Amino acid sequence: MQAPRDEIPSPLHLLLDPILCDEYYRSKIDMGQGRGSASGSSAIFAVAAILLIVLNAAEMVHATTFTVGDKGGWTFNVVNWPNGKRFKAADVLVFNYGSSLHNVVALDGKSYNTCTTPKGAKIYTSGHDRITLRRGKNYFICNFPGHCQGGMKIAVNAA
Ligand SMILES: [Cu+2]
Repeated sequence: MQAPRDEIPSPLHLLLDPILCDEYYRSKIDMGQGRGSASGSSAIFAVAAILLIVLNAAEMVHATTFTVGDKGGWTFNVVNWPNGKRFKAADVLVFNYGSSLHNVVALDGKSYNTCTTPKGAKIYTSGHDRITLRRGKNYFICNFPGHCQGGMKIAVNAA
């Protein structure tokens, strides 16, 4: 499958066909500074722009899903579970727990530190909650009496 030399392939075509792409730019280099170099460089910019879009899409697809507490799930003494992990915005935390035993409250840092539930805090109760991280600090506690004090709390910093 060889494209005729005088036909300029579309940037998308070049992106999808590395051999064609290589062949195309080789022919441009052979032409040197002469005719065709302007359209060649604009094609390179078009390919670069498309690559950026594709890589951005790949970045979104690569959001990571974390199970809080791993196999133990969302329970007491899970407070150190985030240590050593790298989180980023749009990553998802999965909280697995018995819905009659625990819950998940998303709150601010001060409320987190004092284990108090602020008015209007978002409370999750399904037992299998998927929460998407926002950039910056994300705080969660269980607000059943004594549970937060028992280390049922996590602070996650999302880059
Ligand atoms: Cu609890």
